[in-house]
Amino acid sequence: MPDTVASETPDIVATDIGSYDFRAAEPRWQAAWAAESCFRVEDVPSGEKPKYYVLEMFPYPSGKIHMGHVRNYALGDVVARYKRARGFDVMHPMGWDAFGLPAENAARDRGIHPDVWTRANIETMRGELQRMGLSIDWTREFATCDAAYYGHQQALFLELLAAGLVDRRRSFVNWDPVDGTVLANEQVIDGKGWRSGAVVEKRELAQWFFRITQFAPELLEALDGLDRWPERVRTMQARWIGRSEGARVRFELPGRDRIEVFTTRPDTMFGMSFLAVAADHPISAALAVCNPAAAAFIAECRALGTSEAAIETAEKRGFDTGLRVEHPFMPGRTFPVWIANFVLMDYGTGAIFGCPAHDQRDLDFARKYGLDVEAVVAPDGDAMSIGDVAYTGPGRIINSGFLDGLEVGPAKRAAIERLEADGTGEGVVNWRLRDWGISRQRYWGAPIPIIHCETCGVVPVPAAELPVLLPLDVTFDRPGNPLDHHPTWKHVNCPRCGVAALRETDTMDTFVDSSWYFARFCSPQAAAALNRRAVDHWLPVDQYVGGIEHAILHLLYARFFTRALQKAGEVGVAEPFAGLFTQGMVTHETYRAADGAWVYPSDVEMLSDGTARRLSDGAAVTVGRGEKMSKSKLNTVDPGAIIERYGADTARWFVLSDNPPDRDVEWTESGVAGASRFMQRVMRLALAVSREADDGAAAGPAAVALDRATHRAIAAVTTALEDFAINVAIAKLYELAGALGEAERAGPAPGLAAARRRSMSIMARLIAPMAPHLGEEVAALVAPGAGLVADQAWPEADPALLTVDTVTIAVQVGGKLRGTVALPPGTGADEAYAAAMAEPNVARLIEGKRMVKRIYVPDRIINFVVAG
Ligand code: ANZ
Ligand code: ZN
Repeated sequence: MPDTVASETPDIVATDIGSYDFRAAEPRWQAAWAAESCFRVEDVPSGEKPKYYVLEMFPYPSGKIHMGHVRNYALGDVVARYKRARGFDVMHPMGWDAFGLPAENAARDRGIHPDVWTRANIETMRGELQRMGLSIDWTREFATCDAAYYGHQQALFLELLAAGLVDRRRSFVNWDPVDGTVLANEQVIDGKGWRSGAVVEKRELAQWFFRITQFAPELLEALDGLDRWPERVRTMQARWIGRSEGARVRFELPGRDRIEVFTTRPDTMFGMSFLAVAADHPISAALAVCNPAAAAFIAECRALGTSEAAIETAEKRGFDTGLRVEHPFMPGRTFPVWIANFVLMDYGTGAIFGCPAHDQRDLDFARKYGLDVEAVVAPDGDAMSIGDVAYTGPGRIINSGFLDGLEVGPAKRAAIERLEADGTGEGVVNWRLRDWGISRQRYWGAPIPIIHCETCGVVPVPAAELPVLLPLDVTFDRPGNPLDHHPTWKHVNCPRCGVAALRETDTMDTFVDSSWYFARFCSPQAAAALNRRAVDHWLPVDQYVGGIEHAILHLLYARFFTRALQKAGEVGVAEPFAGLFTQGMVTHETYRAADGAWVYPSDVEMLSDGTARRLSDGAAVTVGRGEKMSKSKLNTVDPGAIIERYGADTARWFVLSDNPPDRDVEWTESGVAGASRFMQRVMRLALAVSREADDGAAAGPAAVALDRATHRAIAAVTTALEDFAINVAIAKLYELAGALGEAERAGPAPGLAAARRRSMSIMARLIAPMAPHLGEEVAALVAPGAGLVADQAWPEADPALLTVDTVTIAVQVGGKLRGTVALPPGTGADEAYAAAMAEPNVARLIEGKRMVKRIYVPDRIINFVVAG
């Protein structure tokens, strides 16, 4: 962002700074919290308080914080401060997800060492986060690029290796030709690298894997127990893990071998018209050797990339191998074997039987190549014909020998029984989840602590030699991995036999770093990776807050890693995050000049006729709808500039106020100005209260009314915060400020000054989770000597003040609404009729008429039926 934002002169600050000088107040309260170590907790606390662990997904130190961070950390901070006030011992730590590609790119593009670049960014961003006034225990801070962190990670890697949860194998990998590295399947989006956007290729490499598939069943089942996770995230994870029940079926390839397929529809086996194998299937490879056309087709398939999305959307294409397989249920019948681009090698067995009538992909394929289509499931059990849409619904099996007449479910079971009896197949459960390949050909990551020896093979680095430090003297002048190019680093002697050997030069996927940081926060200075007593006390994280973009990868890996650590005896829990909240994005309108160039919000002036122009040259600007703030569209607002101009509380208040936290929030200048005005208004109310002397009188009606409004606010804000409805809590605080304003305007009344002071002191505590500096400032004014709000208990609503004092009853005459009366709840009929008849409008309508009937629904409605 250019710094024009900060220099624009906002009238709001100029006029209001008199009531609340946040520029002086915010650093003062931050210093006070720090001086008292308010937010510090112990690794293994000695006190009796129940624990509460609040964590936001830790930031990548990319340079500066953005509005998404502000929202994320403000949300977590509300929970942390609220739970603290509710008597919990709250751990709320912060650290840095500091390894990764951007640092390496900075080194290549700008010649800054990744370590220097990363550390400088951390400095900047820590300062910005501290200016937000977050209730963080900064003594727990670490960065994943600290040797004291990644060294322990190397130890954990070796522990999991010993426990059989890590292995090394050759496999086809997604190769990003631009970044020169392997990508996880999850990092391939539409066939392209998630960062570089380059079309991903396939390569065969020896890679390290975490055996996450061993945990597939429990990772799926345990989702049911995560009842404080968004349903959407649980569904996404369940899909990703992808359990399918079906059968493996073997088809004989006469004179050669057999081909095994995986199917979820063994009931449709009589509807088979072809068999198809993946381009990387051994059969394909064997054919390619002597058949150039097959080889060409296989090469074409590889270029398509590996992602399911790419395969799903690509045109279905195939190559007829000329081979034919026998059908296990139909002696004497054979079917053609194709190589097809829509069959994935790493799912099921890498081969399918095609049943075009009941699978759309198979149907598209069959129509294209003129293959048979025969329906074997019919909704009503009669013959049916298939056009261009496959029938995938329920029904009875037809044209299928021993399966005829069965429903789909029983037919599946019958088919599997027959396969098992014949020895031609069996029922199986298939999982979509793949093992997690963690090897990256990169410098800026945790070195994999392995030595390759010609005689001993793969040798773990001995514990005493950990950490395997990243060398700092590397060069970035050519593509590939700088660790590989380093003149000396990889040359070591084998720890077993002592002869010259080579270090593994791959580093770990940075998702490993974020798979256990929440556990390390429990004892960040411990000599071992984890202090069992500390993790037993603090884990699981009670409330985790982060973006929906991490719904699958990070959260699944962290869940796996915690289970792996549990198996290794490092932690006592299986699930790391008991509660998860995924916040929406911060959006902003986009601005575009006539030549298509994006324009920064700070360079746009909105004109009174609704059009907009560019400040720098007056050119007309088109205003686009709100979209996620992004550097590419320039629709960003720099939090640092906003905090400088309006204060941290205003920035926090605004990102929390407009919408439920799981929805997007649109950043607008007027919205921020409104938030800022409210901060000033609360301060003015507090100043007025602080000047008013208590009259010593008992509370009169006005004072009681204010007490009632205040306690209703306590109850409502409490419920809202418990429900994560922070915008609702904020709305209730606007109401309370309204009631305080009314009380101020009403002038002196018995006991009112004292009631206003009570109310304002409660307001200070209720507002503090969202606007903590303002809360302290107000409390210091109206309740001096009570200590920091950060240390005070949450106010309790007095039930006696929560009862409703009046109800509004509708009064009808002849069924038409003619007025209302306000009465205490439970008022008797006679009293209610009398009050209703005294209403002038009602009185006029019934005067001189005969009362035919009176109806009273207590607390709701009165109806007078009159005649004449
Ligand atoms: C025959 C069949 C008939 C199928 C029918 C479906 C409908 P899910 O539910 O995702 O597990 N399949 C199996 N392995 C495959 C691979 N490696 N690449 C592409 N497709 C593959 O899907 C299982 C179904 O996907 C399997 O059931 C198979 O097609 C296909 F009327 O077998 B089915
Ligand atoms: Zn050796």
